[in-house]
Amino acid sequence: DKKGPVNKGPCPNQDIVDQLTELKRLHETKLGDGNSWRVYTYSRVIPAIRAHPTRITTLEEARKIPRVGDKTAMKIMEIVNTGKLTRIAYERTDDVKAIEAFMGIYGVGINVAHRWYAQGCRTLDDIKARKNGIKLSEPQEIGLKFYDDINSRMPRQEAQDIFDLIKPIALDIDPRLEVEIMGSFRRGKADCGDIDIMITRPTDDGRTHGGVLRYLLHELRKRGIVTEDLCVPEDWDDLELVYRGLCRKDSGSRRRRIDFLAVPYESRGAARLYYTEQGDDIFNRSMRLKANKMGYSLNQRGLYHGVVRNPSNRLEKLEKGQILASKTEREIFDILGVPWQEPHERAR
Ligand code: DCP
Ligand code: MG
Ligand code: MN
Repeated sequence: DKKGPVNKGPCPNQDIVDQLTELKRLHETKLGDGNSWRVYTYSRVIPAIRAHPTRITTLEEARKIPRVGDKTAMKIMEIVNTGKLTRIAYERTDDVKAIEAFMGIYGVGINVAHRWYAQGCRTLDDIKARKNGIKLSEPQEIGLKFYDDINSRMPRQEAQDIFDLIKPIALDIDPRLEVEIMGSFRRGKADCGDIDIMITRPTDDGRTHGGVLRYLLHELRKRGIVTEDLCVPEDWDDLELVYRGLCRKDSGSRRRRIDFLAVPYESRGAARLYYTEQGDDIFNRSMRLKANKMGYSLNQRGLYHGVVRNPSNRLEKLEKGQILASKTEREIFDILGVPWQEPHERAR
């Protein structure tokens, strides 16, 4: 079905999908690698359930869905009949709780969290006390210091307010900059985990936004808007940059996560598409899947044809391919034959 809409919106079995996804996440978090086959199984069965067009009502119906075995069918029926999956509470064991807490520290992934647990840490206080000689990177230190701030979402209005402080400062540096909020804000969400600000600039006058971000951040630090750096680019003169840090509305406000994404002007459409996606659900990255099915490749720089990847290392490109579209989101939708979706429609 090359022309059909990509899967969007909640499906008739959304509660089942959500609870099985939570169970998958718990198995991923758990110590030991004995759970990887479970994670794999869930990662295959969940999309099949999402694709099921009608509400599941009977065990037989559940059992007929591809990849749904007896055990998954039982879980599905428990959710259908009781609204709950008792297995979730059962799998939230003490190691999972501790590892989840560690992973709430910015810059701590599953490997570091597991290592700290293996080194005897059990609570955030153990981490604060640097128990058993564990070491924290600079971003992790900041992540620990502002743990609660970073782990709470901000109201949409606060993101708007902070953006309204930043945009005029950017335009003051260069009035031809294009400055726009992406991510969950652009999708219209009522609350945002961070503020994602994309910056670009037309090049028709022979100039670019090269070097602007460094200067902008300098101005924002001076005004106390940007307060801490988490991840700074290596080469500030590049046109494609990612900066991650913390900011706040004023000295009485909580700190909030902020990302700046500088992109070359010619790839602004592809970048807008990429930085608006709901990023936490690989199966919902349907534009990219659609592109792949058509033999194309889509990333934040554009839609490409003829990309050849190394089969043993999918990240390595043997052939760069030719660019088909990148300037506007529309042309990418059009080439892929996907009906236009407004940003707020692009979430599951
Ligand atoms: N993104 C991506 N791949 C990544 C990280 C991000 O495609 N590895 C994209 C998708 C998001 C955008 O970048 O739309 C911003 O990422 P965020 O992590 O800030 O996620 P959201 O803004 O969607 O949600 P939140 O409100 O939690 O910030
Ligand atoms: Mg965001
Ligand atoms: Mn972000």
